[in-house]
Amino acid sequence: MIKLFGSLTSPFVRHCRIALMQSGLEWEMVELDIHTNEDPGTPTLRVPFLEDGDVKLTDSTSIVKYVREKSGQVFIPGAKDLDRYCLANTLLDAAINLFLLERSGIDISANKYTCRQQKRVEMILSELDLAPLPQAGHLDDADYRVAVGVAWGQFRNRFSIDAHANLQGLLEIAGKDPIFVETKPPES
Ligand SMILES: N[C@@H](CCC(=O)N[C@@H](CS)C(=O)NCC(=O)O)C(=O)O
Repeated sequence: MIKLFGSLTSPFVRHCRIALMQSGLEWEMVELDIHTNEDPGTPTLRVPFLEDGDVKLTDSTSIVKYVREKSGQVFIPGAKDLDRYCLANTLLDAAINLFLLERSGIDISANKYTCRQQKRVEMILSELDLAPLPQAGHLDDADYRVAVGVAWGQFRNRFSIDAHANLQGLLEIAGKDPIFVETKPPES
């Protein structure tokens, strides 16, 4: 049986859970707190990671692609959509880094590089806001990646989308998707 290791608050894990729930495959979630686990069993020291027999995958992108293909679905065939997916990943990498640095006691407003990371977050939000909205019930993996990323930013209060009507619209559309709703991070 497929085992997905991760936390219920991670946006990367959330996307993997969405793909697995849509797949019809047999799988289980193994909850894992990466910060308290000395030897989590993955070289990245990050979640998610996946085990399926001999197959071991260490990144949400390879995991979502694997799950889609194993269940006869497709993973983002077009370069433009893939780029939007990559932009959402870059947004998340920067925003999560800032979140973890701040939590570890670093003043992120007093450092040139962390200020650059913050600027990166704002610029990517503006860029992602330019994309046309999908129809309800027809989200592809680029849409899901942007939606889980923006939802995580709201959940952790890391950035505002008040000036980004399309991103607000995307969350509204994703909010009509029962699996997106079911995978929402727990409140506490
Ligand atoms: N590129 C990775 C990013 C995964 C990632 O950043 N995971 C976060 C949780 S949301 C993590 O485990 N961070 C722990 C750390 O950086 O120490 C993926 O797509 O799976």
